[in-house]
Amino acid sequence: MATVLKEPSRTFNEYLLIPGYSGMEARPDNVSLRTPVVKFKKGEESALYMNIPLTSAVMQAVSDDNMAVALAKEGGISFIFGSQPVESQAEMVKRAKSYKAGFVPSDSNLRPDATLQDVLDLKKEKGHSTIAITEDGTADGKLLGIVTSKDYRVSRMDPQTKVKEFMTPFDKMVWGQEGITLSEANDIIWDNKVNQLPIIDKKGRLTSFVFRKDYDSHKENPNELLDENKRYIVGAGINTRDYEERVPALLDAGADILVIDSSEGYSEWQAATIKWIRDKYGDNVKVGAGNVVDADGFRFLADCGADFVKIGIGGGSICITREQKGIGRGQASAVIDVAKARDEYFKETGVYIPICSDGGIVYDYHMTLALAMGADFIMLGRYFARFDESPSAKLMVNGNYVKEYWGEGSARARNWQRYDLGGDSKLKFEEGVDSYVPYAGSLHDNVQMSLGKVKSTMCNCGALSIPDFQKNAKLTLVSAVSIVEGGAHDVILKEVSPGTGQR
Ligand code: MZP
Repeated sequence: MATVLKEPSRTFNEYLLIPGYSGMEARPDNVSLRTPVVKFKKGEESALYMNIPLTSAVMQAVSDDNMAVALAKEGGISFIFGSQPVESQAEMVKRAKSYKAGFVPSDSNLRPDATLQDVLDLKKEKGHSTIAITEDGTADGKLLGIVTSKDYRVSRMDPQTKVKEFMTPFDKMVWGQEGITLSEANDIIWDNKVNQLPIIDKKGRLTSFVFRKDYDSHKENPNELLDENKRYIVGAGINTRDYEERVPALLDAGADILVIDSSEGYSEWQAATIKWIRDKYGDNVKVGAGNVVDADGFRFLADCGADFVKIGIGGGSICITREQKGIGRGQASAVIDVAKARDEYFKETGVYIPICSDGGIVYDYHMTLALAMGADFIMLGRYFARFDESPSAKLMVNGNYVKEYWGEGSARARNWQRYDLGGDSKLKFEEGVDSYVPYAGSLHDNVQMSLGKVKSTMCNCGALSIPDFQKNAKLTLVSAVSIVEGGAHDVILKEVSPGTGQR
């Protein structure tokens, strides 16, 4: 008969941390959340660290180039979704890699024969008052002039007045040449008392704008994650089907790290994918693998040469794999088991393979628990899907703003490669749902708040770094009855509780 594990399969909700001694130095400001992303030998450094232990899920509704830039600014990594054609995924990677902090592509552009009414309409639509006037009305057309609110008076002018009659023409404008640094651009802005500086290439085509407010990105984002050329670090998802085509295209586009995106990673398909990468690129190309939920799965991927291993089957908020197929494991049990295997592997081989807890984070404290249980970093889908920076639509439903969020195993995503076990190239049944999540505002504000809580709890446990926390944290299982005690109870709440959302 089958082997039956003695321990039940447990979720994060079933655990709590017990405080440890905290000295006066245990202050959130002193906590470092720096964490290794790829494997390293004892006594050596990892080739890649993140400044915060968060990555965004390899999902259509979560990780595009916009999310990649926003998360790298905070110090984490996005894995741009792979369930799209190779060319469009590579294009997203390229866009994120070529993003230069402070150099913003122009989102409001008109031709010189547009009218004042067009200017007013565009301003209303985009919410920006700087409009580039280019020959063909595109963001990278030949720059002919600029319109800001200083150039027109709505009360005195006919709305049909042509833009070319009131724009500031090119020969009266201040501009910068492509290639200048942000600090040089800012000097021009300050010397000329302008609010924005258009940047043009050698042929006079617009490439971007620098705005006065963006004058020091690094001061605003002290944790930003940059490569040696000061470009943001960007990840990308691959699958076990078309890697021979996809991997070279993603690397050409500048991807810094790859991950095999699969619902179940304890398979020969993953071994073949990693082997192909190692044969072609050696250890230079960094690739994570997964997902697994136990020591056997970890050991297999470690022996295959994975740079990190991702944990989680069936715990994602949009995932119905456990209902559909009866397979998976509670995320807490999975992380604890794999973390043990990772530590044993380290003792045995002297190679430390970081592990990533993927999916199932509902409350911020679940992040803290995942780290305490041994995860080096965390992957989140639902969490990031709620923010302005995610690619999905923001809608008003029943009087509340929501964002769309759908699983990679849903019919909408059509990501059959993630679930493929050979046979026809199609999704045979759904393992994910299409849903809404409450809209939550900007990524920056939310990440700061969530990590503020993580740091605060780490201080309660006397830990100033993730390795320290992993080593010294004490966890306890909670009883069903004591869970009630954890929320506000036996009082009449005036408002929805910020912790649990319960009234
Ligand atoms: P969550 O953060 O929304 O709880 O979970 C996100 C994770 O769920 C993803 O990183 C991925 O591993 C997994 N996922 C994505 N799509 C599906 C599905 O359609 C899924 N079943 O399980």
